[in-house]
Amino acid sequence: MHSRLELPRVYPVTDRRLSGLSHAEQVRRLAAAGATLIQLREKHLPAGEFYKEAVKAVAAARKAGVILLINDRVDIANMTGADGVHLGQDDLPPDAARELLGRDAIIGLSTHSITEATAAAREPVDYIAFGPIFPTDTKPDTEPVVGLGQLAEIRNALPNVPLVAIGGINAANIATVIEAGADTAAVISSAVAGGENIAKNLALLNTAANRS
Ligand code: 3NM
Repeated sequence: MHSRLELPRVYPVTDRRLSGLSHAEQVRRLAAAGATLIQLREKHLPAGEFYKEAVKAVAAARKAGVILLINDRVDIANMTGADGVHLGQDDLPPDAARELLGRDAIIGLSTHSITEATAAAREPVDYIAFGPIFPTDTKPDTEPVVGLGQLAEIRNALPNVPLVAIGGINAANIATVIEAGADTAAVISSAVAGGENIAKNLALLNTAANRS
């Protein structure tokens, strides 16, 4: 584990298709709705267009004073001056990402089992993401659902790890995720689907998360 990042309870992740908005516009709307930590997730654009979108999104994040991490692509995080990267198990390993991005970069790592989460805690990362907690339609190739029980087990095994839960989290179940031990819920569809509703979605998520 690298450093301690102050994690907000709600961590929105952008999606162009679900929102119908550019990443930069999602960043602006999410920041205006109170998000402080946002991830740019792009699974469809070629690298050149991804890069151009990321440049605009980083500028929007800077202007709004929010932290922006780039999903998967350490090179794009590096070239755009984003605050860091969110890595999957098949991306560059955290120590290589750390070497490229430097000690101040924020690095998160996705995990899908207790074994992966335990191994992740020994890596130079700032948080561990664990999921999918609930079924989700957003990620087609997702690993099997891990559920609240395994989330609680990880919290017990790794009491001090900054822990982000992901997968199928919405305003109706976010409190259960926080109660099971997550510091934060990463959310895609319940935050950005139907871009016009971002402000309302975030308000609902924040209210529900902070009630727990
Ligand atoms: N990663 P939604 S689940 C991007 O388990 C992603 O690592 C997952 O989208 C994992 O909030 C997931 O719309 C999809 O369910 C999250």
